[in-house]
Amino acid sequence: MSIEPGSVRTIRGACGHDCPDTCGWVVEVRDGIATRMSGDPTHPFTRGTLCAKVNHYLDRVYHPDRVLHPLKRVGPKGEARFERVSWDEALADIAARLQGIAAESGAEAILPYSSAGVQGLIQEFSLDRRLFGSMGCSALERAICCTVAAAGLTATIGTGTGIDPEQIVHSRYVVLWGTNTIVTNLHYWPLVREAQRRGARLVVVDPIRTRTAESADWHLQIRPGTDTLLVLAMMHVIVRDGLVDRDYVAGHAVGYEALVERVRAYPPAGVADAIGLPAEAIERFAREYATTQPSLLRPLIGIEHHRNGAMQFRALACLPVLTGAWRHRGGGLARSTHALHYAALALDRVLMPEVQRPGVRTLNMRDLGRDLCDPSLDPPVRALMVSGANPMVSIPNQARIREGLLREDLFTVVHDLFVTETARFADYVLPATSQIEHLDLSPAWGHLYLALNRPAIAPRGESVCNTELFRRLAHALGRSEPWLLESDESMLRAALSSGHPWLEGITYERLWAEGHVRLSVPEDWRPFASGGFSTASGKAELYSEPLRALGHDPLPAPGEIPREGGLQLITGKTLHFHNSGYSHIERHRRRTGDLFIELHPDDARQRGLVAGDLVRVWNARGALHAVCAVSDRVRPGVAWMPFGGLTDAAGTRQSVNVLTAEAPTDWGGGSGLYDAFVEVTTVEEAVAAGGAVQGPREITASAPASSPPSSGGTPPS
Ligand SMILES: Nc1nc2c(c(=O)[nH]1)N[C@H]1C(S)=C(S)[C@@H](COP(=O)(O)OP(=O)(O)OC[C@H]3O[C@@H](n4cnc5c(=O)[nH]c(N)nc54)[C@H](O)[C@@H]3O)O[C@H]1N2
Ligand SMILES: Nc1nc2c(c(=O)[nH]1)N[C@H]1C(S)=C(S)[C@@H](COP(=O)(O)OP(=O)(O)OC[C@H]3O[C@@H](n4cnc5c(=O)[nH]c(N)nc54)[C@H](O)[C@@H]3O)O[C@H]1N2
Ligand SMILES: [Mo]
Repeated sequence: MSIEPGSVRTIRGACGHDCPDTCGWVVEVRDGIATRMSGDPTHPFTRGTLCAKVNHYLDRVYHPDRVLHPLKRVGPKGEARFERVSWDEALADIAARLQGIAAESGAEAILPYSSAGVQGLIQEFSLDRRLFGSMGCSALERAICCTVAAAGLTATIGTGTGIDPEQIVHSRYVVLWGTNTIVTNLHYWPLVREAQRRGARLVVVDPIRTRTAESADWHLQIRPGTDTLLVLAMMHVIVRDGLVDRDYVAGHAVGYEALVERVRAYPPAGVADAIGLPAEAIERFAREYATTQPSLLRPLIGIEHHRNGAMQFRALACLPVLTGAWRHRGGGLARSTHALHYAALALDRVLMPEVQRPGVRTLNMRDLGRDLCDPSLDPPVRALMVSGANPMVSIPNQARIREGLLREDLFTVVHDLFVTETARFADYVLPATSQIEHLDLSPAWGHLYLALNRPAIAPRGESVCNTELFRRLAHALGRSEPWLLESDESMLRAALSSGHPWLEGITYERLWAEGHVRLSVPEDWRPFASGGFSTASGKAELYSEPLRALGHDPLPAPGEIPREGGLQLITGKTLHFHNSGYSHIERHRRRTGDLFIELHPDDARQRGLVAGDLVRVWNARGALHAVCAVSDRVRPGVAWMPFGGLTDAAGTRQSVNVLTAEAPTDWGGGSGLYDAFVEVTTVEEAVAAGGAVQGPREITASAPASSPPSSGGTPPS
């Protein structure tokens, strides 16, 4: 903390959003009020800039809609009618209800549901796991993001991570594979550009022509869900043309002969139509990729939200093994770095697995709607404790979640900064702090800088951070074990005390003073340059015996590529929203515009639709109204809609997840929510109030080729 003349304090912190960048920031505080927030210029990865959302973070902190006191429901569920109550009253009632439910039905009838609404070492998970785990509540499988990617990669290389992403500048062939870097991982973009400046060729593999794809040297606009087919065809070429690094494979991989046999059946010409690319493009891509070293694959999560998602990652991980790309600085694959931070930190000291009651059931967040509505679930879910999550927007099959949340016999508590779509159904809404109001350690999933987020201002109103909520709840439940009441600083110091070499020289004091420190991973760290894979065989598993034992194909295989009637609906992240967040803030809503669906001109023509039409998007699970955009950013047969709490033309906040299904992935516990199919038809009434409709704006930082008029369109006949 530095004291400046005029008693202005500046305090370093780190963004807590679920995002690879984990930006360093500096908050200026005058008389206890945060007056300015800017990017921390000393942060080596985020270099003094924030993003389109966090540039306005203080508007969020001081937003008039913030929940500042505990609220108790006084109207029907879903109507968001609440009255203010005291913390004591709220906690006493919540504790009594939980104890009653546990006594009658067992603690498994309580489902704590949290996600990465705040991402950080103790606010995301710590005392909640200790408290609910020691009570024997149902456990939650948090598999809506990243777990499928990690499970898929692990099958081949024994880990879900790869090289230090910053090493990209040494690459000469970069493939952004199913990730929209400019929108979702903004601070990585300058490094991608730096690699290009140094001579790298930049390829994007994505069914949508995103702004990232537009900025690449080459965009391969494949059919969704066909990535494994593409990888098989690439490996066919690499093997056929003698481009395999035979030494690397002989020394560090198992199953090469079986893989060769498998890829023989996938010549580019045979699968080009299914992938939706010309055979020549696949041939060229394979040869360029294999012969330009160092080559780097960069996937995030786009390809995991398909039913065959884990296999797509498993297949992808075979490529740098075949070509020996891991040998080279800047070569291989770069994905989430969370595992590297967590490997260094004393995670068990935070989670305390020893206090968790063993043998409790695990429910998957993907199946929330099904589980809330399942009368045969024993015991049924009778209490839902939500924090840092907004499942009414983010989880598939919204109709069922809504039906579940409406159950009169379900007791729901939501801890959040706002009355979210989920909180509208709650019996109690408890006020949460923003990231500048609490302490946390911030491991990043996009780089190796570990940050300390220091509180800059006092909690607003009566809001409390997640750890404080669970200390209070433990106390209200009559629990007094010291590990349920541990302080934030104590947990952070313990986490840093692992003795792991990557934490050498990284102390709480140093983080307090400097804000962020890079893990002590060697500069030129090549984790698999000479093998050392932590698989069962100790080698990269081109053939996987463990997968076979689990009933999966032991070799890369295309898996289930869905083909239903209608258009395949891909949904994605937007520039001005963070998942469901920021959607209730006018500025961000305005910039994002009304809910829209983007169709290819051929698909629009077939349906008699033009840009600006108000359309009904529907399938067996539900329906939405949206504005029609027409653009060749999408392939024929594919439609795109923005994910988040967008409003439709009638002003109702909607989530595209009314259209998506749970659709379990092959393994990894995730959801194939990008495998939804929809039909699109005109809405006869069209836009009653001309001028009400705002078409797509800076959603993906890319204006569709033909935008609908911003002041209403001609009503379709
Ligand atoms: N501005 C902003 N930034 C964010 C977020 C946000 O909401 N807003 N959310 C954050 C979160 S939680 C995450 S997980 C990350 C996600 O970051 P990304 O992985 O970059 O995000 P997605 O938009 O889910 O998917 C990336 C791309 O995958 C493509 N894709 C879909 N299906 C396929 C397929 O079958 N094959 C291929 N090759 N590509 C496919 C999509 O068209 C999309 O362009 O972003 C984080 N950053
Ligand atoms: N159709 C479709 N669905 C998707 C995706 C998609 O691309 N398309 N993406 C998926 C992905 S990758 C993800 S990660 C999930 C995200 O889904 P969720 O994890 O549910 O994320 P959010 O919707 O951002 O909800 C997080 C909530 O946490 C709150 N919050 C923020 N800070 C704090 C805090 O300190 N304490 C507490 N208690 N609350 C806090 C925020 O206000 C917000 O309401 O959505 C998934 N769903
Ligand atoms: Mo995510």
